[in-house]
Formats: sequence, structure tokens, C-alpha cells
Amino acid sequence: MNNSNRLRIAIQKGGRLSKDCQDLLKQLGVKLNLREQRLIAHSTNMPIDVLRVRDDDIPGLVMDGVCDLGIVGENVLVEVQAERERQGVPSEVNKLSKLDFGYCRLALAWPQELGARDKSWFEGKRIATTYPEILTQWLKREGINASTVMLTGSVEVAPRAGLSDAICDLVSTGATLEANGLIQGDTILESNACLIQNKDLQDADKLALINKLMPRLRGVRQAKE
Ligand code: PRT
Ligand code: ZN
Repeated sequence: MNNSNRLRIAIQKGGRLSKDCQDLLKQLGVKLNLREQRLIAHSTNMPIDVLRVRDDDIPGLVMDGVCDLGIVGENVLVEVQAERERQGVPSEVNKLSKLDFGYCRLALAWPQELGARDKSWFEGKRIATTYPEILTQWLKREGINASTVMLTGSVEVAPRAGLSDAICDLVSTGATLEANGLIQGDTILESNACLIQNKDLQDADKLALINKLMPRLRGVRQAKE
């Protein structure tokens, strides 16, 4: 549990969500001293500490109460939740808000030279992905027997490298798939960044601070519409 009396928020340290997270905190009026490459940045005007970590660690930090809030892609949240559920480890969080950045979809793709294929083609195939839990659940729902190969990077080169028949990866513009000669198939998850809260948070001062920030967040989101 985070026993500090300062609200602790986990955000991605370096990556696609970092700049948007920092901008959002600024728009919420949270002043941060982010100059140094430190793990923790202290707010200079509110009792808030920002923990900067890899995105994969954010759901667990919030689920375990090490951080009170976190900003993370739903893709990572759903994957960690599925993994923890399978292991019987606490996996619940309160989802406070969807955010207006980090949009992407988790989609299947296969080599262009195979042409159009339907779902039944995946039967018996090997699919490379960074999201084995989400993919496995989808395959089960669809009644498809296929195996997964876990890769944490360069998923799009797996078919060409002979590591898999197909892939299941995040797509935003589709340029990466195209550059690697892959055709995009079914979307198995649509994702945005989201704001999550530890579900057991009871500290009255922290809850009051969150209640003060939420209308501001709604205001920021409405201003963007
Ligand atoms: O170091 P750390 O573990 O924190 O970062 P990371 O490398 O795991 O994640 P990062 O920074 O790449 O992405 C963070 C989050 O951004 C993801 O979890 C998603 O929620 C979100 N996001 C949004 C994306 C994309 N769009 C995206 N396009 N994450 C990754 N991609 C990659 C995708 O994997 C593929 O390689 O971009 C490529 C495809 O992009 P297009 O535009 O060519 O289709
Ligand atoms: Zn990551």
C-alpha cells in the first residue's frame, strides 16, 4: 500500500503516452519538476508524486496499491488483468475515465501474398504477439485452435523471419503492417489510454484531491471535443 500522504500517480516514463500524460497533468493544474531523469517527480503545488515507469508495470502498481492512480493503455490493462486473473492474483481497478490519446487497435495480420483470409484460416497456425492473454481469450471465444508466440518487440517481422504464420499487434495508421507486407484482419481490441484508481483507496484527503481533479479532467476532455 502507498502509505505516503501524497497522491501517487504512475505514468509511462518514455514512450508514446509520456508526452500526453505530462500535458494532461499540466492541463489539470499539476505543476511538476520533470527536469531530471528521476523515477519520482514531486508536484510543486499539490500533494502529488508522479512515478515514471514502463507502461507494462502500471496496472500492477495500481492493483497492488503501490500507486493510487495510473495512466495506461487499455491494451496493457486488459492483458495484465487477464494474466492476473489466470494466476488468481488481485486484478481489479476502478476505471475513472477514458482519455483522448493513445488510440490504437489490437489486430490480426498475415502476409500479403496469402491474399484475403477468414478466421478459419488461423486454425492450427502460430501467431506472434505481445498480448498472449488477450489473443488466447479471443481464440477461445472464436473456437479457433492456434498457438501463440510471445514477442515483446518487432512482432511485425515474425512471419518473414519464419517465427510465426501471422501476428496480432497494435495498429494505429497501418503503415507498419504495410511496410512489412502484412494485411490487416480482425480487430480483437480497441484501446485508448485510461485513468485507473486503486480500488481500495480510502484516504479521505486523497479522495478529495481526486474529486477536485475529475471535474477539471472532464473540462479538458470537453474542450477537445
Ligand atoms: O518502454 P515501455 O514498455 O513503457 O513502452 P512500450 O514500448 O511497451 O510502449 P509504447 O511507448 O510503444 O506504447 C505505449 C502505448 O501506446 C501502447 O501500450 C498503446 O496503448 C499506445 N499505442 C498507440 C501504441 C500505438 N498507438 C502504436 N501504434 N503502441 C504501439 N504502437 C506500435 C505498434 O506496436 C506497431 O509497432 O506502432 C506500430 C504500428 O503503428 P502504425 O501507425 O504504423 O500502425
Ligand atoms: Zn511496454
